[in-house]
Amino acid sequence: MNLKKRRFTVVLCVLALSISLLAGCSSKNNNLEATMAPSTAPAEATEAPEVTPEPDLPPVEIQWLGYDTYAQPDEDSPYVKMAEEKFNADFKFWFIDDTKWHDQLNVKFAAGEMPDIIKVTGGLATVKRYVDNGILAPIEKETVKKLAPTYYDIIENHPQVDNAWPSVSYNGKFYGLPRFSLNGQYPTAVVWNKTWLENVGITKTPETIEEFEEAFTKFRNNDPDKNGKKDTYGLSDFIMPVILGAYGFPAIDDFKTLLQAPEELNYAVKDGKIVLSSIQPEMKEALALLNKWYKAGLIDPEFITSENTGGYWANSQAFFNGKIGITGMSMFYHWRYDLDSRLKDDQGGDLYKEFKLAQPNSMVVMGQAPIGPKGASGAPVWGAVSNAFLALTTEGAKDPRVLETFLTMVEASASDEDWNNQMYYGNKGTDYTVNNGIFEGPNVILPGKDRIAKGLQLFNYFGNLEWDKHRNVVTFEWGDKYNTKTGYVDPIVPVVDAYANNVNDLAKLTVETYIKIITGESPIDSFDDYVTKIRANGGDEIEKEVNEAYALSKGN
Ligand SMILES: [Ca+2]
Repeated sequence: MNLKKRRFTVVLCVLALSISLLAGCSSKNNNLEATMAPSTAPAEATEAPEVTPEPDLPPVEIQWLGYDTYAQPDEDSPYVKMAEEKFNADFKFWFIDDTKWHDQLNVKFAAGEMPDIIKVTGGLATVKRYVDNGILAPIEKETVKKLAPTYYDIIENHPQVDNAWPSVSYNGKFYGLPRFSLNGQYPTAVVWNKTWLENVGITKTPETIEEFEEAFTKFRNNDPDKNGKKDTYGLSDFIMPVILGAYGFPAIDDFKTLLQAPEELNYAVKDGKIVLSSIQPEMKEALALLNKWYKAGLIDPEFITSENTGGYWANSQAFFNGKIGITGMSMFYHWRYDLDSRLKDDQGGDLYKEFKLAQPNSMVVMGQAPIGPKGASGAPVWGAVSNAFLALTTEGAKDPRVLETFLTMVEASASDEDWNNQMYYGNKGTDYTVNNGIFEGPNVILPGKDRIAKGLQLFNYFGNLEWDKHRNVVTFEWGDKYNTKTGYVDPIVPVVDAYANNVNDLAKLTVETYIKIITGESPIDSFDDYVTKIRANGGDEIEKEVNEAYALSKGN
């Protein structure tokens, strides 16, 4: 432990040093001015900020961890300087490796260090842990309403958001600013290898659970890749949540993550009550089917270690490489295969591109979640309200200007589309242009992590829901065309003590039991013992407490 901590500190020092060296190099010339005022940029891009808090005050220093840390941002970038001038702030960026987020943050917390503004991931269980450890400071709704009225109105009144306050609420206080996602309203994708379907004589994309089973059986037995070997399977772990969904609210929406970090139990709403979805009898039926498929050899035995063997979380190497014929969990935009002439050199969605690299002569087709024996159907939907959001720490709360500035930034991000675009893509006219509603230009085609490294996407964690659609017209047209069904959205419920105290043990028991039943290591009827164990070890308490808290939060 000590070694890890020391190594981490050293790395930070090196990073800090290189940043200050960079700053020293570029502060002597005036390239900031040149970058900020491209000849074709609209006038408003370089105008004085509309909101200038107390110009005689020195810039407020903000230790900033309010962004997706896919790359270390350039603190000296012209876009950062632009934001610093507009808000009279001095941003000091924290960088926490996104793939080691909780581990690295915990080391900092243990050393008594925290940023002023922090991204909170992991939903309400994390909120509770942070509040109990004195990391998060509450934010008053009235303050948000006063300093960020446009944003406040979205939370309270936007039809797709429908009061997002419970997503940041604990013990009747609010510990962050809810975040929304347009993508999150679409169900996760169901993607077939279309060439395989054709090769085994299936011309209609499967719709029912029986049709799924028929396709999987043929994928296993009828040599869909025509290499003369029995070397293919139907499915692996990414589509399993959608199979569960043919029976009821999917208890697990990500087997791989839950196995690695058992930190979540899904709730479902049943007859107006909040219940734990994993102990519902319909999940036993779904597991019985998966066990039948496993015994028949339709499921890749390596599903336990996941069809994603590395890299970007949504990659499915097993699907790319022709080991299985269906994948899921990803989003519609990953798989866009209708190439669009409005986009230059369009090659489609990122995962579609990967697939075509691996199987240039094969094609994919978007499917739909299967319809189960009693009519249940749906893929998990992340929801319009994100479980990652930004919050004020107790350190940040020491200087009231931090929250004031933060809320002023949130309001600018939610009310001024040009500003939001500027902080996302850079300068209009040079970094990006808009032609017939299509965004293009050098910074538009950059991967997100490269934009972050350049000092973009650091300050628009909040936006207006429609602006994503404006920036990605082609993508969302595709999403609306292929994702026509609704799916299962997690209900937003308050975190309760029984949940926080027991979630890890119960989540671990859940994912292990599910996998053992699928592989046949445990009999299907062991599900009943599992339900008894869950109920006796906190499950009943969770359901009781969460329904009481839910009724209270609805009454308010
Ligand atoms: Ca084969």
